[in-house]
Amino acid sequence: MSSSTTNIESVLHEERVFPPAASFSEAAHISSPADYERLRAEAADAPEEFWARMAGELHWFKKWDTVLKWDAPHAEWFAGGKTNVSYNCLDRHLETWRRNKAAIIWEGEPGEQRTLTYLQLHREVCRFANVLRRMGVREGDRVALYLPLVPELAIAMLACARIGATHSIIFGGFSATAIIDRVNDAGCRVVVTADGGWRRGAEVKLKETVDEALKGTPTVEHCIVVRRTGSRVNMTAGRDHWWHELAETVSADCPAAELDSEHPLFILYTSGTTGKPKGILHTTAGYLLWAHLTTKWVFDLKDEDTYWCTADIGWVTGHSYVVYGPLSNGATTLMYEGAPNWPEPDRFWRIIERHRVNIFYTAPTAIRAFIKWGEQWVSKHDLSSLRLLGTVGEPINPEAWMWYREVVGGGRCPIVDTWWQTETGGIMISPLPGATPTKPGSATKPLPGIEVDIMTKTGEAVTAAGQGGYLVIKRPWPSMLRTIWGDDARYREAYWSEIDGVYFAGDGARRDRDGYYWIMGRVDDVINVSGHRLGTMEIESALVSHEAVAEAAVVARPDELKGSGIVAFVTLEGSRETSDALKEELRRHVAKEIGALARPDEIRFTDALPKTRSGKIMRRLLREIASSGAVSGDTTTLEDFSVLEKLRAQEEE
Ligand code: 7RM
Repeated sequence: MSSSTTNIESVLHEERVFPPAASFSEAAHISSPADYERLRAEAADAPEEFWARMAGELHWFKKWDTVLKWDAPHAEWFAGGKTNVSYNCLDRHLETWRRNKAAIIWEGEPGEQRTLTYLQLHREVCRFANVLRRMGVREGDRVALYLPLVPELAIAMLACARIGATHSIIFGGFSATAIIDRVNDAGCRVVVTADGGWRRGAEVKLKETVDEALKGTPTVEHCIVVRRTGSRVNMTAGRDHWWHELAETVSADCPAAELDSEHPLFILYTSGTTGKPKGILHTTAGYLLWAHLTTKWVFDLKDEDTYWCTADIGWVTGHSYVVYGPLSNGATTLMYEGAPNWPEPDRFWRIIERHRVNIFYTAPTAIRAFIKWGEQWVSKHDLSSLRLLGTVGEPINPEAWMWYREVVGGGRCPIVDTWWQTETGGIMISPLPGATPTKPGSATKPLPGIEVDIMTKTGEAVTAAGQGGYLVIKRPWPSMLRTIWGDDARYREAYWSEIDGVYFAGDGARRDRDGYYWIMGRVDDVINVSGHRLGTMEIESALVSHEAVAEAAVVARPDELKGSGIVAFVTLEGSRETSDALKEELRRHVAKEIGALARPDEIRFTDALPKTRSGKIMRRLLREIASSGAVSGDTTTLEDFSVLEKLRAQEEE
């Protein structure tokens, strides 16, 4: 097979390197490349001893018998052990000075603020755990959570974990149909929701959507409703209950259940390329261990820090890095309910200034929006409290990385570009901020204990520096997904059959001569031009490096001559005007930056790109628009339908 069909070619050149400042390294948990190498070697040489030592950071009711049972592709971690996620996130801090430390600092979009100390959070969680029990929820039952980003969401998660119920969080923006699919697939007995939530100044009427959904969900016995907005809702007698009324009737005493290490903690649905969403299953001990360790290592979390991950909790990032990772570490985690541009485009910077946030973790899509809105919104705020910045969700273009570093981080904060997936449970590839010199656009190196590689489709290791291929994980890791809920065949097929013997991540990547990983985008999005397979990320980065461009997405369109032609959808910086001359200039710019091969055949200007709720560009939809002008595939995860309408309308012009 020729290399052009097995590999992905790389065309991006990036030479800048930023070593951590000495002052940062000195105080860091992992403070030098040598420290990192030592941990890596320890994990590689004797993995089970390494993981056993790490597991000592958690509380165990009973220690495990076996670190890992691996019957490929099924893993059991810490079998025989008994623990509880809610206990680890709450109870163990109550015995220390942290009992009166802020666990959650919350801001609603309209501006309200709430702070819950560890002691207060523990009481609320115990009460709600008793409420769930009273509703008949038992160990192993599934509970759906369809809530805005309010403290009750974290409380409900921890309450489920406390009694061994498995939660399934459904994004507060999803439709009734999306709820029906997910609730039925998991067979949930209870749904927890709210009257509504706030988003860009408007109320999102969650309970109305749930009422619609519950017509098609035979397993649901009860619906518990948080009063958030105070707007009028219909309550069906016998089925619907107010959270605050139930909570008054139960005690605040609820010991954490001693659960098996492999007890199912949560299901989180993620969309596959085709077909129905996959219910990714995570279990108790291994998931928590990795969420705990990565939060501490990657964010270099200290007791004094105010930590803010902006992700919605309906996304895996919110599970691991808004709730479980930070709370397990006894940290102060900030939660913000609403949009970044409400009431004005500086809301995030206002929040950082007001709460003196030290660690800030967000997505490239947000960063590109901030760039588009203009740096004046950032610079009018005092962001000197920040000491570390993170990104997740998509490849970050080097230009956006540099802007993040200079404008938000004042040139002084390390950036951790963290690569991982719903399936991996926690961060896999990332700099350690006190140890790893960073390069704009690279997630750098795998964390200790994580064995990743780049392979061809036929399973040969791609060893040449800079050569693209498929990103794989070669050894089981504690927070790996255990299966797809109710569909183990699909689990084997999607992740363990593409390339023999390894976990197939579905991303293209290359490794440079320093062993740094560069993620090139989803392999489904790869464009084949005259036999050259190009990742989307690199062409998009070339476009974004032009001063007029804020964001770009490139897709293939069938082309008789070349196999595929390249269509680029481009949004411009706030002040720029569209013109044919600019289109020409951008095509030339790409040809100059990476070669004539990657020159887009067509540039289309657009105000916005179609994205998922977590901010990922949906190239699949753009591909359909570019080739046929219509969209026929699944659009349930689309954030803003009007974007699609506009793109279609443009097509008809
Ligand atoms: C955490 C999360 C997973 C997919 C993954 C990648 C992409 C995530 C990065 C990234 C480049 C990153 N879970 N992705 N992080 N690509 N650099 N730092 O996003 O299940 O929703 O998505 O996201 O394609 O496979 S997810």
